[in-house]
Amino acid sequence: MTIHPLEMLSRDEISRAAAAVRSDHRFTEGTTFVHVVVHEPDKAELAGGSALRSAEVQLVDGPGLGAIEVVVELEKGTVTSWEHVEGVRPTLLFGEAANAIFTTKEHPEYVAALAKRGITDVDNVQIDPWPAGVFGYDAETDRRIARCISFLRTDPQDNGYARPIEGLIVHFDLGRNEVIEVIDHGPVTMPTEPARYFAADNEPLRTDLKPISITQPEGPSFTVEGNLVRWQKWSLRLGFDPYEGLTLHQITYTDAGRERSILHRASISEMVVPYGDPNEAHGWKNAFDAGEWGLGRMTQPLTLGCDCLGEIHYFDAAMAREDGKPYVIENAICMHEEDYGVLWKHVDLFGGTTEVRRSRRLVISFISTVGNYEYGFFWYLYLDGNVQLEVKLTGIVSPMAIEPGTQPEFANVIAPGVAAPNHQHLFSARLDFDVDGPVNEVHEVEAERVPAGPDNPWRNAFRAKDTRLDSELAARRETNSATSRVWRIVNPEARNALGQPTAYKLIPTMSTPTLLAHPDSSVGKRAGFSQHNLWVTPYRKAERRAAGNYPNQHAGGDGLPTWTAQDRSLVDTDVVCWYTFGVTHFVRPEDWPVMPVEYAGFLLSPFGFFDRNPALDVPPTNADHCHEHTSP
Ligand SMILES: [Cu+2]
Repeated sequence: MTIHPLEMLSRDEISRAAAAVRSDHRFTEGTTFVHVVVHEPDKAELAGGSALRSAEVQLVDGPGLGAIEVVVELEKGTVTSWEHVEGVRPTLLFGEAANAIFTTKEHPEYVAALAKRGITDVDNVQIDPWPAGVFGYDAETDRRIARCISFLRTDPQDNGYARPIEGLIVHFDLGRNEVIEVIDHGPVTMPTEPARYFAADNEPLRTDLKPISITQPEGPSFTVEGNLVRWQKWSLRLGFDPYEGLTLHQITYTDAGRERSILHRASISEMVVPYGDPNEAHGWKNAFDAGEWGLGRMTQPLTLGCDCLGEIHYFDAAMAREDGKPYVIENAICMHEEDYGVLWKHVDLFGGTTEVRRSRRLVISFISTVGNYEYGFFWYLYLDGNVQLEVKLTGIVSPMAIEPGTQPEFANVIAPGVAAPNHQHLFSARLDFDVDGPVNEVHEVEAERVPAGPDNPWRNAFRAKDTRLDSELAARRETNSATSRVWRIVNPEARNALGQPTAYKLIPTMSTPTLLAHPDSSVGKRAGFSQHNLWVTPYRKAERRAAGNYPNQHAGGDGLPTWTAQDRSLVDTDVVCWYTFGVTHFVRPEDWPVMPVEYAGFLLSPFGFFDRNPALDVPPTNADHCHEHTSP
């Protein structure tokens, strides 16, 4: 049986790819495997069915800058490409980050700074290595670095974030495993209140929650073959990337027997968490959790009955360790169906009929733990052709210690002596639409008030203003809830039964910010993608990640700002939409000590893609009661 080229790599394939790399004469001992992922063939290769199954391998072979990008053809196990990329820094490596913790704990200046704060038990000190950003320190040129911040636990399972060891930052050379500098801005009183979120610490627990059981006695309505999922009229393939996490491919909907394409590929291509406190101990903080740590690399296994309820299908994800050996994140991706309330309904008061149908969605999700924070990414497919992404933000906020009684200007007090700096979470969804085929256009559609006058005697008129976004610079756009602004992805050649071009619309489902840091700030330059809500590019295989392939310590400009500066035409071509969305987080006391889920996301909805409501054929449930015809 042939394996589809988009199928996730197996353990065996990862081993084979690593073996091919090891046996190459250019491989040197001690080289670190950054990642081994499936090589996704180009659209044309996929369509032609000629694509060979290959793996992409990224290597780091020394303490300095640069990476090696290798492609291995898997059937023969041959290296087909071996390229040095100069001057770049790949994602932070787990082994190096672990070394940073051990080495920092032994550094005399660090130990002395702890002692100055009365801390002698180094075992209970928790060190979080953070991506460093770029701030022009001379000592950091040509190094791969992290900045380490510290917290104090009372025991190994304690929530260390309750006790920030304030003012102490260690600049660390990851490649050389050495402390560059211990910076001590001076101690702040250590908060004393514990912030434990275990059940045993929060008694009495509620006793009046009765069980809810989700049962599907005949099993789920989906089928799975390898990474190919079919549910209702939907079909799609699932992938898993170290940086993007879950990737969705070749999403189609079968309409009157015709399999129609909607999206070629959809994923979170990048994200950034910029902090808004200029305090010297926190002003440098920003994290590209996709590109610097990896949403896929940080994914943790899910547990039945806890993370996911009902008839669950799990997908494991095989990944490469940094020695090239495979490991498996079990239950990395969860898939199940959910009842979602009413799909449509009408009571005919004259005819005496009632018709109601229940909505149901297919949920495909994974949860990434990036240090203190959790991000759950939930993709939903609906019976009426809608596709939605909901991001669930939870976990523990990154706090700071403050002197009791003081009120910081750029942070909120969330516990006695503890404040959390203002920050944002900005995600870039890469949406490679193929609405009825690859050649699509993007239109901005919004409500427009018609001026009063002979054409508008009642002064009530408003219309849909439609602007085609013809080039990349014109397609850098922001949301506008006042005008109900959406973006319509249109196939200008395909027509529905009414003669209208078929389309999907991208709907901002809630108010969403762009970056608040100045565009010329360090993070402003590095996270250029977050300065606009919408970007559109002509499809290029190499343009996959919104801040470029190597955002770690990148000085800025790479990715969407550079690509779209070419102002390429978006007419009569295959377009890719990039949507920036997220939340501005002014942290609440209720977010402590662990944060109830906060939501962000967007909706993709058919607009003239179908000829009418595509969910008329959903049968009534429990027909005797819900499908009632009474005599008038
Ligand atoms: Cu937050």
